Amino acid sequence: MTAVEPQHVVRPLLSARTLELLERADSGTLSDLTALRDEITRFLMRYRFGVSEVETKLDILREEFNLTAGYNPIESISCRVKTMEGVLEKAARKGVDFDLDSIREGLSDIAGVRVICSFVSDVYRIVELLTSQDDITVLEVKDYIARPKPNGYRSLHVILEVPVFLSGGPEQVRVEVQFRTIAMDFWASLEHKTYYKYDAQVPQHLIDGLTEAAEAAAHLDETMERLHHEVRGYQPSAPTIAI
Ligand code: 0O2
Repeated sequence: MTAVEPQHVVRPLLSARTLELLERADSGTLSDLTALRDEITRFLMRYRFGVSEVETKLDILREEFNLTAGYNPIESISCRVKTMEGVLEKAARKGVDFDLDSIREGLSDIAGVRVICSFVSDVYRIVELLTSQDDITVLEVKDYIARPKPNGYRSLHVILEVPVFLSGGPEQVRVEVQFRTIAMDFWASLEHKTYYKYDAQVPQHLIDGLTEAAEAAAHLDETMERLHHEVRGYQPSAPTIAI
């Protein structure tokens, strides 16, 4: 008879080694640890608020388009804030010191928002409408749609700062917003899974397949855009992003 696997294995939050260290820690060490935990919670909380601010701005634009033009340029919006483990792992990878000020300065994607649009022209239109808002400060634009990465990756990344109003006053929070079409997102998600599965040692035929798929996705975007404009009866204007 086969043994029945438990549905959920409950893992202890702390390892036995950490628990042993905590049991032996003096009250000073424990209060230092508590202060550190609170500081990390406050640090990440600002990014959650920053993401909410950007998400609300995008929701308003989406709703306005829906109500006034009967057209939805945004397919979906997803948000995430890196975990502290993720933050420290990226800081180590980029050679950023492990203090919160250096991390705040050195990492731009602790808070991330991904906006999926139907068409390339929608990407540029929404970027323009978001970044021209008075309280948004654009720090950097990486236009991988105009200049795709060598592997075929296409998306438009905007690193911006948005104010969050805390009890002690406003604070600028950095958020990375990635804009892409459905076709670009489909490709990026498969490419990401492929690199994850092969631990970056991807066989050449799969790399070639992904390059081919990136070209097909770009071609699909162009065709859909052309058909869309024909159906709606107007010509797209050339996108320009300036910071
Ligand atoms: P995750 O888990 O998605 O956050 P950076 O390392 O961010 O400081 P970089 O690489 O110049 O510097 O930034 P870039 O090019 O703006 O890329 C940042 C993010 O864009 C990545 O975050 C990915 O989400 C996405 N991205 C960039 N290039 C590729 C690519 O070739 N394929 C795919 N699928 N996604 C890409 P992270 O931190 O790598 O990962």
